[in-house]
Amino acid sequence: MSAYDFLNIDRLFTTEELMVKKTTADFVRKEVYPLLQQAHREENFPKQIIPRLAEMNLLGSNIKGYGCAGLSPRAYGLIMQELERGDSGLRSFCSVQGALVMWAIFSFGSEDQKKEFLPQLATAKKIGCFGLTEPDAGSDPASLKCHAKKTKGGWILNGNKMWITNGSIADLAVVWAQLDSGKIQGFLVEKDFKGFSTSLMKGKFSLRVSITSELHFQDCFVPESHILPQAQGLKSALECLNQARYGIAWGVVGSAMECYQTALNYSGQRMIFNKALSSTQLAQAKLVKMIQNITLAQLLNFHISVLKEKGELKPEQISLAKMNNCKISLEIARQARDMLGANGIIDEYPVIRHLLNLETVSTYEGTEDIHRLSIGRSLTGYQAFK
Ligand code: TGC
Ligand code: FAD
Repeated sequence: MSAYDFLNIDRLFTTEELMVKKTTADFVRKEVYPLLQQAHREENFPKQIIPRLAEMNLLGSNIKGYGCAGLSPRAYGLIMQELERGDSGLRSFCSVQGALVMWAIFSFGSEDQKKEFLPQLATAKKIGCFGLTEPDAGSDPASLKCHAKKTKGGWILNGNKMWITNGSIADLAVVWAQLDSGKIQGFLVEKDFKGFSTSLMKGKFSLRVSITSELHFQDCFVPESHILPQAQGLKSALECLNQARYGIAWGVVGSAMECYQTALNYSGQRMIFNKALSSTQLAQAKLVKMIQNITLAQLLNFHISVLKEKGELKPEQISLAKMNNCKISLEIARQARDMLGANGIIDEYPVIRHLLNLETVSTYEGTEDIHRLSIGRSLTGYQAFK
């Protein structure tokens, strides 16, 4: 039993899945961890690791074919967990590339689009971003204003996207826009298309190890070959979110594990009133609450991976996992920060960085309230959003 695997849940995974977990964890520990403090201070993503993410098959790793690894939902989940144990921005980079961009093309693209773009995205020859959110359309993407008008040979895009991860470094943007008919449609916009530009968003106090941008479309011509032909309105965009939310449910448990482990180690060494902090009842109660919630979240993740493998995982079940695991991870990070005292606010320890990151992760991919309302709708049959 390791410090953060109280129920020996690792026994439930196959040897191959545990190998994937270990190689990802080793990579994060050895190659990414040393870069994080500076990247966080500079509010930047360490781009030098991008080729390594590709070499290790961490981009779109659960997609079958087109140069992707085709791993099981459990192996994929473990990758997300170990990446986010390093930093949510690292997991976010892989989530956006794999779950939002590659998955969108894999599910809704033409065969030509899949053959052209998926191998390039898997090998990081191209970086992708996913533009759904707008300045006035976050929780309610149906109200988006980005507009696509039919023209000879393609479409003319006008509008703006905001809060877009990887936007400024992306070669390819999956963009959701409204047609004259009111239907929402997905487009593939390449970075050198005339009328497409990006601007970097600075000043975030959360998810600083991640690039966040605005996307601007001013009479941007998108050829017919770049529409996602199988996309069926907003529903298709939301199906991509399901993939990313599944990864987040696993990922945030990695952040929680890192915070718990740090608090456990620290409180074992910190002498207070002539005894170790972890020998006090109050500290033990905090540590027990942390491992209790981590263990329940690990079991929840394992179970949704079984449902996903069988093709039975429903959106509201993903909502439950995303909502629960973000909430408990944020609570664990706050508790760990408290247990480190003043050291809890300094970036010599990973806790404050995880705590700040988790504020974003609780908001993006559907806020806690949005997931609560989605679950409420599935329980009662009444939708309470509007
Ligand atoms: P609503 O009428 O409920 O749905 C429209 C159609 O879509 C279907 N549907 C879903 N299908 C698949 N998966 C889901 N999760 C689905 N949710 C709904 C629904 O059945 C319906 O189908 P049909 O056949 O009847 O047309 O739509 P609504 O306008 O009432 O909105 C529902 C709501 C609020 C749940 C949804 O819009 C929502 O999820 N809002 C949150 C927005 C969000 O999460 N944005 C994320 C942007 S991407 C991002 O944050 C990336 S962060 C980077 C990283 O991941 O690391
Ligand atoms: P709002 O929708 O304005 O919500 C504000 C508050 O209202 C929240 O508390 C919410 O829970 C509450 N609320 C919403 N609806 C109701 C209701 N019916 N009843 C009561 N309360 C309600 N988006 C992308 O498309 N691509 C990306 O790559 C991406 N990356 C991101 C990266 C970062 C760092 C961040 C912070 C965001 C990113 N997002 C991205 C956007 C993200 O998905 C949105 O921020 C999120 O969906 C919430 O939208 P909003 O910020 O507009 O909040």
